[in-house]
Amino acid sequence: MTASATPAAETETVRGACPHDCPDTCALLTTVQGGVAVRVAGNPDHPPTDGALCTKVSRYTERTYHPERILQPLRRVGPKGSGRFEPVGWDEALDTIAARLSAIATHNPEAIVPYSYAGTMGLVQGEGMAARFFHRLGASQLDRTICAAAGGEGLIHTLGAKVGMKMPFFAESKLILIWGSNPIASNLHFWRLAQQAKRAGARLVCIDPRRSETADKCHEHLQLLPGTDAALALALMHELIVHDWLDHDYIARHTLGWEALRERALQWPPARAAAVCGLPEAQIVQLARDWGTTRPAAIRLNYGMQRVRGGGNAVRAVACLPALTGAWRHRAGGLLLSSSGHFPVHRAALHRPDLLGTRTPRTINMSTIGDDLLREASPAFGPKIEALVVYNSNPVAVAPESARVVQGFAREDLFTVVLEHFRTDTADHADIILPATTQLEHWDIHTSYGHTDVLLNRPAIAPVGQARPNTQVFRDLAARMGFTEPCFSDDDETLCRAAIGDARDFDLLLAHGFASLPVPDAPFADGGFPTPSGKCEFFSARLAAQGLDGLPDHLPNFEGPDGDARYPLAMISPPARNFLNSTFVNVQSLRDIEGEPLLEIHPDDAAARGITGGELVRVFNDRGVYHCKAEVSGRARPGVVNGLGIWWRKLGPRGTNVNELTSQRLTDLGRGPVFYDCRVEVARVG
Ligand SMILES: Nc1nc2c(c(=O)[nH]1)N[C@H]1C(S)=C(S)[C@@H](COP(=O)(O)OP(=O)(O)OC[C@H]3O[C@@H](n4cnc5c(=O)[nH]c(N)nc54)[C@H](O)[C@@H]3O)O[C@H]1N2
Ligand SMILES: Nc1nc2c(c(=O)[nH]1)N[C@H]1C(S)=C(S)[C@@H](COP(=O)(O)OP(=O)(O)OC[C@H]3O[C@@H](n4cnc5c(=O)[nH]c(N)nc54)[C@H](O)[C@@H]3O)O[C@H]1N2
Ligand SMILES: [Mo]
Repeated sequence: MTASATPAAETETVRGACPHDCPDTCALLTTVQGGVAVRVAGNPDHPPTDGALCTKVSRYTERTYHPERILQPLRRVGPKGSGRFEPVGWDEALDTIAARLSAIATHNPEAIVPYSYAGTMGLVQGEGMAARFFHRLGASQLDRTICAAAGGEGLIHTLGAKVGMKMPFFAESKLILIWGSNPIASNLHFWRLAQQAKRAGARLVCIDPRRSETADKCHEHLQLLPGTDAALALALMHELIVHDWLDHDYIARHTLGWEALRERALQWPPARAAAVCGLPEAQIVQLARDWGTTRPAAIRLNYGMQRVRGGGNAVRAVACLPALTGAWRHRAGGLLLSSSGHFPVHRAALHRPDLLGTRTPRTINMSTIGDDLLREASPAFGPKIEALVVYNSNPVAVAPESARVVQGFAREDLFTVVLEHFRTDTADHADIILPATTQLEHWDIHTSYGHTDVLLNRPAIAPVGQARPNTQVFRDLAARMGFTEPCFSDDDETLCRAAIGDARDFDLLLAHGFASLPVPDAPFADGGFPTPSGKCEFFSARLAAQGLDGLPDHLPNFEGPDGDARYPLAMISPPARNFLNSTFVNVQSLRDIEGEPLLEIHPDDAAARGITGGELVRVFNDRGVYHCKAEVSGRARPGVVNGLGIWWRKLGPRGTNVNELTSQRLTDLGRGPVFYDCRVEVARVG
């Protein structure tokens, strides 16, 4: 299969999909002239995209043809992390990798670890061929927890799956709670719907410790302390109960554990929650009244509120609110955190876990990669990690507690392969870097965690330089390592077909570029939740069976207000608007908009430290020191600083980024990271 190569001077438009880790999953139209992509735009025919792209992805050609794009395989010649490499041919690179992995696999395949996340969300360039390869090899499995594990588990144990309202109907809501979410930065196409609702008279309420760009434009902002959302949700329940703003019929027919939840919620009068959340009591009482008395009412919950110790419980608590008031009865009512569970992806056919046979390799949690790279062999851990194959991820920049991550990646006895577009902080630590194709250069299939459409991405241009798709790298390695199963010969179009299962669906995608899933407009109007009981589970017997609390509760942060007095400020590190995690940080026009790494600090906290704004500050705790520019700003609430992410370490003033400060502790549910459960002190430099 070859990419379409347009004859010189001919212009064509190629349908594709945005690959980035964002709920919007836009449909793209790429204009190609003489084999060169000259413009990437949103497809006006795809309703969720509506012809509009974010600033980042509208610069996609700048990223694709970036002068620093890796165009050929590279072999390390300097110390790890020094970024000194020399070009090497593809054959030699692949032979070297196959020889090293084969040698390790003969004594212990689990010493090899794949490390990947959502650099592309594509099903094919994601785990399509990679999962087959690592299953056949018997490598360690990776628990991909770094983003959504806590919230995902919270949802699964309450609603039954990652399912919820259909995005377009938010436009018809009369009240929208935008909770742990900054859609102007990270979910732009939802924000458009929220504005439509606002123009039609809806009230918008933002619940966020940061006065975000979104908070600026809502009617009300509850600027709570990080990690206190469950307390707020329980107090809202308290008010719903005492004022009888409940849908008794819905509760009786479609929920489980009401009596127990009622008892729990009655322990949370608004005054108690106000103290925990750092909010005025009146604001909580008013929000409860709004939620209890407005129809239809909806919650756009997002992952920003689950990056703390109690993140899973917090999502459980919030996810109970729509069932209490029967909000689900209306298509413009209910809650949406993620829609990814609606998609019937054929994972077994794509990933082929059967290639493991009877082997049951251990699982490494990607969120503790720093500690795990530094662990010796032990009966509990298994073998020491000897090789890492990194694709679609930049762990040295994005994983918590960077000092440990960097120390692990710097191990001279670790063999590291990185498939990348650019010389990221992670690529700098590779033994071999392989140049990867971008979305304009390969095939893929995309689902979404915001809307419910499947999208096809066709290659618009031939690979730039010697870049190859991830799939091809794993196919070629499989051949060199003697894996003869026919599935290792599947081309990318075959993998696309395997992912969706039905050939007619694929033909439809080839013709139109996207297709909608048949999801009901109001999926839980008559209950039918995908839980074991078929009900919205206030009480989860599955959690109780694991020895956990069956009811949602408020779990204070590991590093809460009563913690170590040396670190009096809580720090959150949500994304900068013009980057996508650590992607786009090296795109000059976008970096120019963001300027430099920033810490937003409230004027009172700044004044107490002699910080006036614009100067370099040291942000520190026991894990490390991060230098960045202070911005004295009302976007920060007193007691909380905002370290906007995720810069490349090597572009930071002293070669670090905000993850120098975050910890490797894990959430209550899902073993996810706690990026926003972190305490620091800030001081002027020199
Ligand atoms: N422009 C842009 N878009 C992105 C991304 C990006 O990096 N840049 N990242 C993508 C990815 S991978 C993801 S997972 C999503 C992330 O997008 P979201 O799921 O929206 O999550 P965050 O951006 O982490 O946080 C959203 C908001 O939650 C707030 N928040 C922090 N702590 C708490 C808390 O304890 N409680 C509450 N209520 N709010 C809190 C933050 O201040 C932030 O404004 O966005 C995707 N879209
Ligand atoms: N402090 C702090 N840390 C965080 C977060 C936070 O809010 N605060 N957010 C967390 C979250 S939500 C997430 S999802 C993670 C994100 O962490 P990652 O998934 O690692 O995301 P990126 O940093 O965008 O890195 C993705 C890399 O994949 C590469 N890539 C893209 N497409 C392809 C491809 O087709 N092939 C290959 N081989 N490579 C490709 C890109 O060039 C990029 O360098 O970060 C987490 N880290
Ligand atoms: Mo994420």
